[in-house]
Amino acid sequence: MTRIFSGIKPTGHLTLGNYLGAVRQWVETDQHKADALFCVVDLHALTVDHDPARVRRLSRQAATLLLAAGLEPARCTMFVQSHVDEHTRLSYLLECTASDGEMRRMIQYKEKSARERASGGSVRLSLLTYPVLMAADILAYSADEVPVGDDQAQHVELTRDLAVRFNHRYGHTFTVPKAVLPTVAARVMDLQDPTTKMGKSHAETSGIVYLLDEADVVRKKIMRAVTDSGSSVVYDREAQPGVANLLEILASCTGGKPADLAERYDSYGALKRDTADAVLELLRPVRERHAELCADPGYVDAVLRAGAERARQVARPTVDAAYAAIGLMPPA
Ligand code: AQP
Repeated sequence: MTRIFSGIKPTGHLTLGNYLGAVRQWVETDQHKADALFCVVDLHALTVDHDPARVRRLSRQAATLLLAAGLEPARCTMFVQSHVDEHTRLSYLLECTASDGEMRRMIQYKEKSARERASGGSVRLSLLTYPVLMAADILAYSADEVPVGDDQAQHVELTRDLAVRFNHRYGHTFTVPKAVLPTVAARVMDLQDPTTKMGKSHAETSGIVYLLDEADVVRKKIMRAVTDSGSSVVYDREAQPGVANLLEILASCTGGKPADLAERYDSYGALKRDTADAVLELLRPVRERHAELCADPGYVDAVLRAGAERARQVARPTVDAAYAAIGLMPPA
């Protein structure tokens, strides 16, 4: 059976980008077609300046939202990364497989380290090595597919390279995974700056739709989205990035194609209204279910406990095999 692994980082409140680019695919397709494991990758949230209590809160919130979005514990395995030691155990072996040059070429590292330096902070070593831990997340589970948004495609490519290199050096140990991107909304852009990805950890929040935003806030953010000069609605990512972003969001929510949808509109206002309606319709049940689940934290804990137990069972044999293959003496 195909094995799928993907994760979400508790660095902020989950956004519409996370939902359309990744989570919806997990819920609607992946958990039904494969042995799917989904992880709140909390260790990755420590790679930038963070507030411990907030990371803890956001980890729980992310897990609760994944259940609210429709992940079913009977169909998939859901857990928290730091509850399963195999991730960090394997990460070190992959650090011994990767080169520092390939880490420094990672686009997210360049962007995030520049942001940290610009705000006067120092760049944590873990920000540089984060893609190696992500590779360990994936390879520990022998995942065949990794459903991600476009921003993570480069990290999955690195994961493939590391798997191939390790297998070549030490004998076949890892499955070489492939990234699976959604056909639309693989990169939802910030509504106020459609040349920038909608990111959950960005300081300026007016262009970011959070899954838990109140309905009137979501509508306001979409109605105030930056559009482009000119008034015709065409799907052109280069010339009209703001309009193209709205069309992609609408298409992702309604199932149409962005270019076809563009032909239905002769004003930006109507496009924004319909996009807001479609987003609200999509998010309403998630918000409602989230409120119900918050009243039952014991249920979320039980799901995560069982998920971690299964995750350990899946990961341990592969990680043990990697320890043996690389030349480490097994404990007596
Ligand atoms: N804007 C986006 N459009 C489409 N997909 C997106 N994803 C993230 N942003 C968008 C996808 O969501 C999944 C979980 O993301 P993550 O938690 O690993 O974080 P990230 O990729 O680094 O992006 P974020 O949410 O913007 O976090 P920060 O601000 O901390 O960097 C991934 O599959 C991702 O591709």
